[in-house]
Amino acid sequence: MGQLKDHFYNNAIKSAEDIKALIKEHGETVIDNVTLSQVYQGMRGIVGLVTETSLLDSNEGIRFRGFSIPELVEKLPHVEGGSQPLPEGLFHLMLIGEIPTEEDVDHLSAVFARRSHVPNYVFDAIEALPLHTHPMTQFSIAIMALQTESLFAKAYGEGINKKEYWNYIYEDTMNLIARLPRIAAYIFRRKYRNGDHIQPNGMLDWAANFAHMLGYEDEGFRELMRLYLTIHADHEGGNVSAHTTHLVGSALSDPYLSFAAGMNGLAGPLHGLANQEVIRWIEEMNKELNTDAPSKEQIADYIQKTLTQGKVVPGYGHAVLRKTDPRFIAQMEFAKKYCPDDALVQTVWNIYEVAPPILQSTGKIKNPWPNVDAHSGALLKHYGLIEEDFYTVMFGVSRALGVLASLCWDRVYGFPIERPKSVTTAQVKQWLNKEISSLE
Ligand code: HAX
Repeated sequence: MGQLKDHFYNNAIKSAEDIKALIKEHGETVIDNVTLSQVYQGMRGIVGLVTETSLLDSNEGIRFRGFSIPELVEKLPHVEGGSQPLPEGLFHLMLIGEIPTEEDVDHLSAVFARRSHVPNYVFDAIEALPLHTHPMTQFSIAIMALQTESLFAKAYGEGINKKEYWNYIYEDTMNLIARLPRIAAYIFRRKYRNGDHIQPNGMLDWAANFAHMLGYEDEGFRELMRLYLTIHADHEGGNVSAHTTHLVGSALSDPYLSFAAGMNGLAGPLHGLANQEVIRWIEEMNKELNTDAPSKEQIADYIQKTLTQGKVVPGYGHAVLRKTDPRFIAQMEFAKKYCPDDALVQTVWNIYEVAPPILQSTGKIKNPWPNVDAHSGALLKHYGLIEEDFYTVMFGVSRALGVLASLCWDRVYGFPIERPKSVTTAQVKQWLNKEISSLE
């Protein structure tokens, strides 16, 4: 068994044993009350999942295994001369629960490079799609095509002992993460660069190799990719992409099937697709006003107009967060260093000044502050990656790190198939009228 795999299993099995004892002693302890509005309104705030890789505090933002984003920027290994964290380091942290050394991260970069081969039939599956197919649809279909490679599905079919599930889930996880940048870059170059594909460079780290295959060799862009692929990786377990991957995985669908399902959720405009929507919204505003530098007054009017039209202001609001997203701040810090004078970046910052009080004044939007998606597109545009339809695919490449690390833990824990109880409104009314004594 490889060193990393060994290390992961030893940590996870120890934790699984702790959980057994915890359930034995406290299994009947009530931890939450559920209201009818929570049942009808997106199960907001109901404690119903265990996800070890990260935890979201509504006021502070995300912590990965206890570390905030500024702490990760400082503590995770960087490339020599660089300042941004390597996403391999975050994956190691989420998988093992410990901050990696530089050697650990180098090892992971090499493992991902070694496992990155994508079979030709996956590219053929992409090629079979019309060019106008949205990149997220292409991405999801390509992951599904790659499912033939699942070692878990094969081993399950051959009848393995359930104690061995984690072993194959781990192998699929490593292979899938290694291959995603190649698939994503293929989709990008096919759709936007006349199919002029770029071969991977096995000497580069995971993020720099992705940048290289997309066609960007600028060191600033590589640094952006390292940051981008780190901060989008995980946001605890209840968000649509993480929860979907976990839910589908609970049926023992393999990591390819589970992750593709998660990506279909990420492709929704209220979730990951918001990064595309933010840029479209700004560009529509600029077009309407015939400027690339709208004033704060003009932005305020445009936000009001968006709300009056019954549309959301993309990049603002969150189901859990109640403050500015630290992932937004991390990107703002990056922009201050690398592109403070960029007109689009300036507009993003002006929106940040103008939008919160307007959104707050509606009295119904619970979080008027920007989320991760409010800033990312402006940085990508700055480096010339102007095709916003592709942005959610980049988010997806990163999200694999968190949700697949979690899937490995799920299988060591031996979590059962997920199956919450649903009710009908007729039943709810009967219960409220005391015609039935319980909703169970
Ligand atoms: N603009 C306009 N209205 C908004 C809004 C926004 N940015 N954010 C929330 N609202 C509205 C909701 O649509 C809801 O309206 P109704 O009562 O008429 O249905 C009301 O305010 C209350 O919503 P909430 O409780 O504050 O927010 P939710 O938990 O229901 O939804 C969302 C959270 C992120 C989906 C929401 O804030 C939103 O639609 N934001 C814009 C889209 C976006 O940026 N999504 C990305 C979120 C982060 C993420 O997952 N990234 O991948």
